[in-house]
Amino acid sequence: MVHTRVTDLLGVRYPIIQGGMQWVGRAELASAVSNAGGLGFLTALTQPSPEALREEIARCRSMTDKPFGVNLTILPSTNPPPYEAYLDAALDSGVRILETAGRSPKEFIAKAKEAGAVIVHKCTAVRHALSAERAGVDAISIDGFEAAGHPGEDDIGGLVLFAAAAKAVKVPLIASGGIGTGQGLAAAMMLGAEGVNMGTRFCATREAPIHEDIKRALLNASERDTNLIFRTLRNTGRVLKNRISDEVVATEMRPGGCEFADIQPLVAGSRGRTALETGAVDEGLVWASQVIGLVDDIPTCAELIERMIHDCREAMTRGLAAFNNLGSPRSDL
Ligand code: FMN
Repeated sequence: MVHTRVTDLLGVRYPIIQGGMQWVGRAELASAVSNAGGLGFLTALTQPSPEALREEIARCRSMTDKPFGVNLTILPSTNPPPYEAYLDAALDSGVRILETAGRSPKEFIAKAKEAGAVIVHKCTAVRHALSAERAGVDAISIDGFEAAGHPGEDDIGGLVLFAAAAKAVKVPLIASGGIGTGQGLAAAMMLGAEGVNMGTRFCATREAPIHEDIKRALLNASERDTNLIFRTLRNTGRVLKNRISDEVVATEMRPGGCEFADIQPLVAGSRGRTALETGAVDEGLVWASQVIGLVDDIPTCAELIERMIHDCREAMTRGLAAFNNLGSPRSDL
């Protein structure tokens, strides 16, 4: 058991959260993380309809008696999904932890609060964190530039961003992006976070509902093997370097740049989903962060979480011993 404001707020044993992940945040993974003492999130928009989300929540509940949450990603779209109906599906089904991301959850806060739900808002900048805090969210999850998904346009790595956010916000802070080890958890806590959120590391676990070849691709990649796409459209995304993402970057870089329509066939969500399901690594976008450089195995979620807690304690103890002049210096440095 670890005790922070984040574990108190979420009712979990360990301050380790599995963030929303399109096509990956299904009951198999969310329940495994929650059963292991962390907090799993189902991803609402992975389900084709609010009704399907209700069924997925019921399925997850049949797999764990621990708390889990629902991620609602609110993205700019010409044909937006029925966000409020997804929210209703989560709340009516008894889900009491929400992760919001993409843009301000302002319009949903009153309804969520009325139902007694806790809102963790995930964002990429201190100014957005402060605005969400003013709007009434209960915790902030902040994504550093290392993160998979949309790390924003400010390019601030976790080392500075977590500390800057911890200094600024009063609600509990969750560090996200580039975390996949106990040492990373220790570092985030030392910078003022009270928990961590992970995406990519949980993709490389036994329970992640994606093809083994994708997990192996993450395992074999180094920290240099991600691409930043949509930079020129000011909607940066970090993905695994592969044939498709290389082509997107090349198209964006050509003289005169490109319109979204030029790359749309390459980046279609359905292609990414097919890649994850069939293991055809080069056939679609595979969202992944720089933490792939730290992925050395494909453990169960329970093995990963227990190891992180163990390694975090050890890293903190070693650090303290060095400051107290009790430890022996590392011989390999
Ligand atoms: N974040 C969201 O808020 N909504 C999503 O739909 C979403 N999809 C993701 C899909 C994948 C495959 C991955 C790896 C991440 C996704 N993310 C999404 C971001 C994660 O929730 C998390 O913020 C991010 O992965 C943290 O960085 P890390 O990968 O270094 O742990």
